[in-house]
Amino acid sequence: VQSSILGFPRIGGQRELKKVTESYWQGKVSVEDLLAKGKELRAHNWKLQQAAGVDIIPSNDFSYYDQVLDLSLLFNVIPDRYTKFDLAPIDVLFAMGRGLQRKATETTAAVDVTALEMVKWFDSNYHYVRPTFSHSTEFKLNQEAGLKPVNEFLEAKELGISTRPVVLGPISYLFLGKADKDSLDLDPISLLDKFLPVYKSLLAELKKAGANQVQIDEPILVLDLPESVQSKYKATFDALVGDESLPEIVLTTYFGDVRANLSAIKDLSVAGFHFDFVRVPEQFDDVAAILNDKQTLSVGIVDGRNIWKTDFSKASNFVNKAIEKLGKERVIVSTSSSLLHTPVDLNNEKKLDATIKDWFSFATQKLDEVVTIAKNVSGEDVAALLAANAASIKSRKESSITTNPKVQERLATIDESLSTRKVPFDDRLAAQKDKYNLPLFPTTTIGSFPQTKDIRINRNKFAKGELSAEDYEKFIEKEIETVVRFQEEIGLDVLVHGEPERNDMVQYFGEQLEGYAFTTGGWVQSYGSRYVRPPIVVGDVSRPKAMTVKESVYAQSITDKPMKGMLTGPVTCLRWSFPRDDVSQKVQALQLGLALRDEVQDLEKAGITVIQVDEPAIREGLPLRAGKERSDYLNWAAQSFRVATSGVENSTQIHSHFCYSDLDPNHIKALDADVVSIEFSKKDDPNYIQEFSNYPNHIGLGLFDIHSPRIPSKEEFITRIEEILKVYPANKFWVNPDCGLKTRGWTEVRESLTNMVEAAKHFRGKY
Ligand code: THG
Ligand code: ZN
Repeated sequence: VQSSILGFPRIGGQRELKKVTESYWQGKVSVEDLLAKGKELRAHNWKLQQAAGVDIIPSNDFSYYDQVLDLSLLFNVIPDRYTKFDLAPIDVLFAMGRGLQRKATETTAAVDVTALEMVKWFDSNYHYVRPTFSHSTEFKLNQEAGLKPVNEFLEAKELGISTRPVVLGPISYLFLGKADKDSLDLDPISLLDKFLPVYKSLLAELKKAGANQVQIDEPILVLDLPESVQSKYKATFDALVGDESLPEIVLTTYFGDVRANLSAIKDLSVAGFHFDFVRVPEQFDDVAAILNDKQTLSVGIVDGRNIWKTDFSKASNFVNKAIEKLGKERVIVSTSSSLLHTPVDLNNEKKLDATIKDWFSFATQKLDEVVTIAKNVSGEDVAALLAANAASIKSRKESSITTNPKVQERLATIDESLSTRKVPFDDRLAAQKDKYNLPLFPTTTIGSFPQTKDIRINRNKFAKGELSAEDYEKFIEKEIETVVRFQEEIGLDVLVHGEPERNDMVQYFGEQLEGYAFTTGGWVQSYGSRYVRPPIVVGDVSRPKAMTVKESVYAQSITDKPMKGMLTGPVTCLRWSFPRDDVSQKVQALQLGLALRDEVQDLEKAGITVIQVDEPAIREGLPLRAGKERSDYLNWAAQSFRVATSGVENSTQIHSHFCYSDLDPNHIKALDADVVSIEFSKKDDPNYIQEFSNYPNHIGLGLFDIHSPRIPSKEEFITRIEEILKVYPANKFWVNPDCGLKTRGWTEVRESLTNMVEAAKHFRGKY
């Protein structure tokens, strides 16, 4: 029985790819240096897999930015605005991913080209760059850029390693894209006929280079697909196989249940299929039934989305079930998805508690896992490895570290009263009006202020012990004071402390909660050169002591304006962590809700009575397919937020914030926050604004894009507010940016916020 993985993280064990890429963007290293580092990383990863004994090793899983964006460059799906500057192909790629800004020089005008849209990759915390099609899109193999999948296949071949190229499938590629602004009537799927011959020519080139088999990912098969898309599979895949000039295809799906789309793929002449049996083991019988007697089944049984050690005994039993049905020759042991979503190597962790560390498996360790399971089901002697694995699994199961009876008792007390505010919104509003006496069009920000170099340097020094706790605290207080004075000066109404003490919000809370473990080097790519280090929920979660009260109280002590306390909500804490796989997500979210409830109440007791609990990840947690699981999610997600926030006085004002996705106002209604702020500056659809006008509580529709250095003028703010006021009532209207300001510089922040506040004052005069 063979072993395989669907993809390996490309960032390097020490974030080498980030470092070299950002150095390249800063002009500090040459394009040759960048490409050489990429080549080195690929070689390293292939050799690692070869040494581990993985039989089927992927190539083209590498990317300098994003694997979907790579295809847009390869297939010439490049909007015109990127082709005017005579850029090298790699710079076109980066321009599409991150935009292109250049200052004017004596001879050239300033350049300000926006990036393509970035969206969440299914329900993960990875973001891909959305292919953007127009009527003028002309698919072709972009020879100038080089055929990346072919080149990387040959590169591995030169090292003596035979690989299987991975390419996102043609239907998923189109479906995950969108029409450009100038071609809104275009349905990307309608481009399939034009696209297919070009896609096919890529496969032919791969075959010519010696690739006998390719992995074609069609992850959209786990979504609810319209019939018009389902019906494309048969003809598409018939066109891509069958003649000698083409490689065999293994069709891969992951992250979910394909059963709703089985009829779309049941008669394809592909060499095999891959399914995710970590997420959905129940689909086994149905999916195995579509195979003809030659097709192989790649059994995704080692989790590509989480860091827990695989239970070898359970996994082997599962694979054996497949072998019984199909025979050893037709079964492959694999990861459930690409390992892109897991940190690179557990051996880089020097500070983890040894007991807990023994429960984990990062990407490098997962290589050994697929190999060991494959050997085991092949009848090879891996008894020692099995015994060690059984001992770790048992240790975790029986550990007292993971269970906290007090938390479990408290969880059982959650009922309606623990998740409902004392009175309905209108009554709370009256109490809050009395207390804060805010003007119409109250102004605020989302929470973070620029994370300057100075802040990062001092935080690192403190972490390394080079700065005393006392000096660090003084430094943080000085930063808070700067932010508070600035907000007072420009006349904001509800202030924030700016969060200089925080790195990543989820990591910050994870590090302070009981029941969490965190890594020092467990980076996972989030988008482009930006990575996150998700904390790990290992056991029942509780809050040993206040987490944010000190900074908020200090900030409130130096101003008469209301100071907002800033927390991250239970769903976001959970979504951006590696969750436990031994209890449900609901239980984990409710435990986090209880821990945050204590924090909210401590803030309130300490006089912080405007409290924002952010839930930016609430939308991405929505199960991929409609149905009971989805409605259950919406219920427990909202409940865990209300558990966190409902224990306060009527006059305490609860805020929340959402970004990164298209929200359904009905979903946020259920949170019953007094004020919500949402990312909105790039939404122009009047219907979407209309949907929000029925939102019963108060709302701040984000007025400017914090991802861009552009500074909107006062007039631009006024125009935008007027537009929204056409459908949206003035008495519910908050004025705020789209999101936190931590990635911006002070110059832009100063001017943008000043203009925003001036615009709010303009409307106060009118209403
Ligand atoms: N935190 C977490 N997940 C997220 C976001 C977040 N997912 C969605 C969105 N925000 C992704 N955006 C970013 C933006 C910036 C960075 C990462 C994800 C970032 N990372 C630093 C880097 O790569 O240099 C490292 C941060 C650190 O030092 O901790 O800038 O906000 N969990
Ligand atoms: Zn945000």
